[in-house]
Formats: sequence, C-alpha cells, structure tokens
Amino acid sequence: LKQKGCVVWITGLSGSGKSTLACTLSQELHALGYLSYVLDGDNIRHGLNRDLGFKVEDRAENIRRIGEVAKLFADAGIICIASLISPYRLDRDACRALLPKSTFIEVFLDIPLEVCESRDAKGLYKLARMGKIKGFTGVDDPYEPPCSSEILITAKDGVSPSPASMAQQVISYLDEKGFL
Ligand code: GGZ
Repeated sequence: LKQKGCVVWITGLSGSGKSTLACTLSQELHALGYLSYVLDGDNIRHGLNRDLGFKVEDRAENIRRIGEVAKLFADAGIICIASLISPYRLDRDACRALLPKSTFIEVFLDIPLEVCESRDAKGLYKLARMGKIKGFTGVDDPYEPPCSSEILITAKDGVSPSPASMAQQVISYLDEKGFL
C-alpha cells in the first residue's frame, strides 16, 4: 500500500457540509489512487446504530461505535473518513485515544449556525424551532467546538468554501503528514 491508515474525523453542526466533504474527499482520494471509506453518522444510524437516538448517552454510544469501527479501518491501512456531528469534546477525545498518536485527524467544519440553518436541506431546523424535534444540536442541544483540531475549515462572510477546496485542504494535510 502506498498509503498509511488513519481516521479523518469531521465534526460540525447539522447542515455544515460534513457528508458532502466526506463524499468529495473520498472521491478525490480514489481518483488519486488511494483507498478510503466513509462512515457517516446519519447512514450508520440506519444500520449498525439503529438502536440509538439523540440523548447524551445515545450520541456517546454512536460516536464510540463509529470510533471503534474507524479504528479497524485505519488498522487495515485505509483512510477512514468519519462524518458525524459528535457534539461532545469528551466523546471525540475518547475516539482520539483509541488510535495511535497523530493518526486521528480532527477536522472542524466551523460553519455558523445561521448558515447551516438557512440551508436546512431536510427541514430539520424548522421542525426543531417549532419544538417538533427536541434536543436538536445548535438549537436546544449543545455543540462543543474542538479546542485544537488538526484542520479548521471556516466560512468567509457567511460563504462556505467549495467541497473541492475543503477536500483539497484535507488532502494537503494528509500529504504533508505522510499519509499519502
Ligand atoms: C442533531 C439530528 C437530530 C438531533 C435527527 N440533533 O443533518 P442531518 O440530520 O442529515 O444529520 C443529522 C444526523 C445526526 O446524526 P449524527 O450521528 O451525526 O449525530 S451525533 O454525532 O450527535 O450522534 C441530522 C439528524 O441526524 N438528526 N435528530 N436531535 N441531529
């Protein structure tokens, strides 16, 4: 293999573009001849984690299981891209602790709530504002931003970078650190 296994952990609010970045990044890596695999919170909640909801303990368990699976992929030499809100610092750090030093790469998709909410692709923010969804991250449930993510992606004047440029930012990091 010409790559080194690692976990690219994308955290951010609902609608921040985590899944889009994960998918674009995976495609770009594939085009460059690298093997990656995406573990998306929203998808995994339909299968492996279908027994879990959004209470604190359920989110913790969702994140823990995805962290353990991501570790298996990384052990196999694959670049595992995990995209989930993962709102609690403690849960993310527990996943970090599962992996060999510097193979857990935290990507903070720091897009303001107003921007995420204005997209509202699935109409979930609207439902949360109406009180029809309780405990929605950013509305009436917390999001703890990382203090020292390896990669920080921010919006400029309320405009997110394009998926391609976000993916490029991650690829440059992976290349620099010797994963590619
Ligand atoms: C946050 C929720 C909630 C609540 C449903 N809070 O943007 P989406 O819709 O497509 O992705 C979100 C997804 C969050 O799942 P994660 O596994 O990423 O969350 S966590 O890491 O916190 O375990 C959102 C939808 O599920 N969703 N209810 N209450 N997001």
